[in-house]
Amino acid sequence: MSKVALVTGITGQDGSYLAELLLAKGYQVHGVMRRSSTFTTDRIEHLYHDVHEPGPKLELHYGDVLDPLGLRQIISDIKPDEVYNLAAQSHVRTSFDTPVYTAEVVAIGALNLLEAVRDFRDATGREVRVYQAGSSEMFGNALELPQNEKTPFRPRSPYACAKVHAFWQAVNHREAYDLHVCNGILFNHESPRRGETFVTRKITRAAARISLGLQSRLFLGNLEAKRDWGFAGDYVEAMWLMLQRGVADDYVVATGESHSVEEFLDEAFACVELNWRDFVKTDAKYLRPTEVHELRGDAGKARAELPWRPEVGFKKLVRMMVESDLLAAKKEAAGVEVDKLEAIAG
Ligand code: NAP
Ligand code: F7E
Repeated sequence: MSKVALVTGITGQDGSYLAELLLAKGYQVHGVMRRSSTFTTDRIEHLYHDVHEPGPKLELHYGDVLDPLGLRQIISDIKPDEVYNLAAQSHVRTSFDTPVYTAEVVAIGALNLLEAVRDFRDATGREVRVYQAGSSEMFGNALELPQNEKTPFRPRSPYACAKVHAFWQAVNHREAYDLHVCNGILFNHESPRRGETFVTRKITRAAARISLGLQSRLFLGNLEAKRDWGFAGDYVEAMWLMLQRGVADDYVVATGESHSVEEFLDEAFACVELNWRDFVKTDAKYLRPTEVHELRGDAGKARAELPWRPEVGFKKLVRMMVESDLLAAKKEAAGVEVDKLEAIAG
């Protein structure tokens, strides 16, 4: 019998890599996706296959973590062994513009899911293991570097405050109700599937497009901030490993190296043999009312207990992202040419 996993946030960066990993391990994977007026399944399209063929399958269910009744229905229908809560309004800068909405999705959404799992477990006696997507943003301006599981949280954004709420709700469900819940405290992780408004992807996409003449400038905010950037494909494996342990616990997942946004620019533009200083301008709208200056994680506990270690380092990650964006930019450039020809012909 294959295991059944439920993933919220399956249409996001991590959801797509996690679904791939679970399908490869033979899981029956179910994803919760929001109804939208446009397609949101680009990142998981390659995972569909004919339902009439044998083999592991991905099944999608319309739902929202803000709809507790819908979540309960999905859980009682599919009877998951493992639940991964990845759903979030995950953009830190945007959380300053939509603080209440961000808190609802990130904090109350997580609580809705925990409560739905608890009731299902109590009603059926089936053990369900839950992964809660915590974030290094919870450390905010922590007084210590690197940060580990013992570092106190000092959140600096509505997003981070909401993630701290979800973290403690998960711990409380573990302690009060003996629910098997793990918090992953994941540092920034990126990939060619990263959303285009996060700084890494914004940079790699711009470097590729500028090198092909599709873009002339790049507007950014604070270039001095430092982050511990890893590869999303490595990090979803840590999520899965956490739920395979007999005892539920919380783990920092990080590379242990931090780099500034400026260093990321150096590396990305070097891949296309350009100097970013010729193209980058500052726009205050990308600054945050409260910034997190440096995040660097100590993943010693994950390394020892899961055991987990990252495969992809900083330079390899940046190159992987630039190369993927170059491919996309070349297709875009070809499209531009076709459009021009069509315009002339028309
Ligand atoms: P992402 O690409 O922004 O994906 C977020 C996902 O959540 C999307 O599938 C989105 O659906 C879904 N979602 C948003 N609101 C929802 C709602 N109300 N109900 C159901 N689904 C909803 O984020 P990610 O980078 O994959 O991150 C995954 C999780 O890890 C998030 O919780 C994030 O906060 C956390 N995290 C990320 C990082 C990182 O560096 N990537 C680090 C630490 C923690 P749509 O496609 O419909 O928008
Ligand atoms: O910003 C600076 C910005 O938006 C990184 C999310 O996945 O990781 C992510 O949050 C840094 C910040 O990621 C621009 O001020 C400069 O210091 O790529 P980001 P984030 O805020 O670290 C954590 C772990 C999460 O949990 C989140 O969900 O880059 N920066 N100029 C900029 N950032 C953006 N977005 N855009 C700029 O133009």
